[in-house]
Amino acid sequence: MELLEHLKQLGVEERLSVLISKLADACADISCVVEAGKMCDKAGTCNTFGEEQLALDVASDRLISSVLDKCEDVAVYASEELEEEVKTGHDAQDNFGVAYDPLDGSSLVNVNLAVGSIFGIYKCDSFIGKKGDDQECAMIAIYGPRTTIVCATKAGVHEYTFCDSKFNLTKENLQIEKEGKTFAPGNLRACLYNPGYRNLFNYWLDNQYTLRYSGGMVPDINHILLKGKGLFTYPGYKDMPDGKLRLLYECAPMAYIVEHAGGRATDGKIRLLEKAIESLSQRTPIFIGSETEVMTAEEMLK
Ligand code: P6P
Repeated sequence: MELLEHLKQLGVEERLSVLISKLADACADISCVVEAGKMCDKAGTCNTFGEEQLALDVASDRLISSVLDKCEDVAVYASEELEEEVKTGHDAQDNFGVAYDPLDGSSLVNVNLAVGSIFGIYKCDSFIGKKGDDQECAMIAIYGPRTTIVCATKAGVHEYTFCDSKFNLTKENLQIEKEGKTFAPGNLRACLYNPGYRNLFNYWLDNQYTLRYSGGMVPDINHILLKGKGLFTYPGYKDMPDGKLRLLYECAPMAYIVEHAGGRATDGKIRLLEKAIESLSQRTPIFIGSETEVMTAEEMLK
């Protein structure tokens, strides 16, 4: 069953279903750009975080923003690759706000590893002051051996695979079990300064957890969603107490998806979906995945 038809069958609001479908089509275009692999060189520009952009980042961002600019149901969008929120001028009541990371982990394309796009969809005219709980939908696209999307709404978390120019339902109602001995430990350098993180790492080793870490947040969390277990961590450390990953563009959408699949997502203390967006560039530590595994991490970090 095709994406749009399935969303309608789930009872997802028509305008939201159409927006999701348009973003999915933009992801299909991005997968072609990624596959071509010709745009891995630097664009000669930096994003809002001072990180050098690849031509791939800029191209991916434009493929999404060009859809959003034309969509009358979208009042505002924010991209990890742009300085500020972009008001589209379509200010009708209950219009959508789309926050996105167009190509997370783009530097991995150069070494032929999977990468992805991340979307958080709200009903808003600005993201400041919103919380992850306010999202109407969160979605990731995974550009790997197959191009897939995992889309979460109040109607559950489902996977769709791109084939014959359309996204078709391939896995319904993804669920994450309470326990799962698989770990994706980001930022292990933090073990040097954070004895709690070192204790947690030793706990994983002592209990023979299976390591599954690629350096790409999207494929690493997609692994947890499809295997139905495990956890991903990226703590802060001395130089970056709030860690590296962004609340609005990466962590809040991932938290929405994982919680709707029965998992847990916190910053080590606070549920991520309750953290207010204070700035577009706000970072947060993240512990996300199987509920018991995340709670064990929280205990070890105390
Ligand atoms: P590190 C990719 O650059 C990214 O933003 C996430 O996709 C990934 O989880 C993280 O950074 C990897 O960070 O410090 O391991 O390179």
